[in-house]
Amino acid sequence: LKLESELRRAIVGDEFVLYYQPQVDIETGKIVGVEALIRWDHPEKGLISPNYFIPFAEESGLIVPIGEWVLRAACKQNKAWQNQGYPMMPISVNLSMRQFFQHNLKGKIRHVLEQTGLDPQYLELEITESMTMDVDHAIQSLLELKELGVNVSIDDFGTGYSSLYYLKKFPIDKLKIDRSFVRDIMVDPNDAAIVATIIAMTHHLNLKVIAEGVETEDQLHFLHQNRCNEVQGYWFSPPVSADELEKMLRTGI
Ligand code: G
Ligand code: G
Ligand code: NA
Ligand code: MN
Repeated sequence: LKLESELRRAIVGDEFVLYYQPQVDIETGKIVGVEALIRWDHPEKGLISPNYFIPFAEESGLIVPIGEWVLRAACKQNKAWQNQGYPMMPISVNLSMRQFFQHNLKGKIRHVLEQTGLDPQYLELEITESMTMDVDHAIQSLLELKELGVNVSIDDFGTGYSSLYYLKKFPIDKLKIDRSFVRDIMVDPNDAAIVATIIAMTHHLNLKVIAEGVETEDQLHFLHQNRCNEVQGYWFSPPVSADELEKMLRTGI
């Protein structure tokens, strides 16, 4: 109950901030995208991880206004970077289940894009496999998002309800290989085989692929040899503030 009232205060009091984790082109080493990740800048407790409040926000429905705040803040920031002359790149935003199945999601996103002036091609929405279980509903929502011109990626790929059915049926652009598979590629031959196979499959399906949770040079080397397009993880950078991200955009990682 305390968390609920504090979260309500945080929404109206503008206590949230976005951090940004770079997504790196594996061939050029350049930053080609960023994932926006929410933090709660609590007046007494300081920065609070989303692990602490996103699950509760999901349960209580507060994720809908919080998610809208994230979407607007991310689009606004990306547009500001473009206006400042930084290279154009997509910003990705995590959609929660409730947001994804919300009435008139397309209209809400279109409204945010219009308000912020961001071209839809520079917004990427991350959904998880759990949102694809209601196949007809998910296809309908995804088609509407694609009509807007935004990109869609499947987050944490391989950990959820992994039906390969949706890979051929759903209008998606990119798979994000979950970091639990990346973690052990150098020690567990099964994980290495799974990751190599996912990457090969994405190429055959004309999807893009990014590996999450890259922490070592060996992992990076493996992913490069197996033709992964993009990488994200602590090896390059943890999620950082807008200021710190700008520094990386100017000087490289
Ligand atoms: O940034 P960090 O790794 O601490 O995030 C922890 C979890 O919170 C991750 O699962 C991440 O997807 C989730 N998360 C972070 N930001 C958002 C957000 O804006 N919306 C939603 N729905 N989840 C988020
Ligand atoms: O669920 P999602 O994939 O959106 O989660 C993103 C989360 O992953 C963020 O909280 C971020 O802090 C975390 N993260 C990003 N890179 C790494 C990494 O290299 N290793 C680990 N363990 N976590 C990471
Ligand atoms: Na994500
Ligand atoms: Mn992810």
